[in-house]
Amino acid sequence: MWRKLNDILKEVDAVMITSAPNLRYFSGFAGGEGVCVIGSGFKFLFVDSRYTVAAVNEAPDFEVIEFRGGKLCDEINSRLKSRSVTKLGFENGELTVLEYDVYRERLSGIEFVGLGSRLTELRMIKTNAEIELMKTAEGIGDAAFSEVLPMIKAGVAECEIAAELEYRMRRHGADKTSFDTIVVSGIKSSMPHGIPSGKRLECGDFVTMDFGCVYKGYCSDMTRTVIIEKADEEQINIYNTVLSAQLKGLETIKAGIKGKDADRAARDIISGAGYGRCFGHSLGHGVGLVIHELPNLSPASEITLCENMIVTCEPGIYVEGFGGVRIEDMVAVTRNGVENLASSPKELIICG
Ligand SMILES: [Mn+2]
Repeated sequence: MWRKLNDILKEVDAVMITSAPNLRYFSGFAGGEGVCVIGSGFKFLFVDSRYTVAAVNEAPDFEVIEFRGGKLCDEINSRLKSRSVTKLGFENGELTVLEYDVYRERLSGIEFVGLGSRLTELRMIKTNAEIELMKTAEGIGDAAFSEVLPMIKAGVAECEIAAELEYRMRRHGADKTSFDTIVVSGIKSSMPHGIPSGKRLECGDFVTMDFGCVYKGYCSDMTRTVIIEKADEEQINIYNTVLSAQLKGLETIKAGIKGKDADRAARDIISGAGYGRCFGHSLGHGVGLVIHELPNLSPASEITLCENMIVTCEPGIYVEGFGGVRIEDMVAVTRNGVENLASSPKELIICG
């Protein structure tokens, strides 16, 4: 990571980091609010008094500067001047137009260079320590799912299942959920990102549960679809098609292929079964400090997968007015394939 950051530091005198995940990644400071400035031979972390103690503890390599009442830019300015910084890389995808205007006005004599996603790209390949945290995070999801499974039956509301999943993830050590839990049933399961409601599960409903947690800063993500009491022929066909596509995706993902190649392999199975138009989203996405990060496994993704990237594999079929199925695992890319971090069963489970 530092070697690649050094490549960026050949093009600019320093980089200014303002987004919470990159602050955490590059400094260790987990508070979320602050600014860090890194150059060759200096690392500054600017926080307000709410975070000073945490910042000193969590970012031992950084000189922590506490700023008071509106003095952030003055503090940054004087450090930039003392280090003769004139060219400053910054996260142009993360600042509001107003914030950018303020920095430009108050950091005098500085040329701002937008870094696009270059800092975020450095997060794509995980360290072993990061992979271990994400294994734990995904394992927490597995544990919650196995505990909630016996509660899934006709008469129970979607929001009750969502609440149980979230509560159990917390009980197993999660910091919080990694995104708003999705539990959708019956016709509503045709909405990939539908919101859990008071709707009660009924006989013959698909129930799609997409959930994850944050453990020590790192996200997990998984989806399982079950059915209440009985499945008809079309439901079984849809389920098995999604499962075949998911397994094909897992079989295809490995170091050296492009994101779009994995997407294509899984998508061909769904298209071949006549449901191509019912799979509108990408096969998967990277996961890390943020629930959706690079690399994408989309039809357009030219990113070459590398060992120790973490991605999801989550094809789905959504038939409007009928229902939908999605099955998702989070996996670590290896030289020859994947290490699946999820262990929940994937054959069609008939509940109730
Ligand atoms: Mn996902």
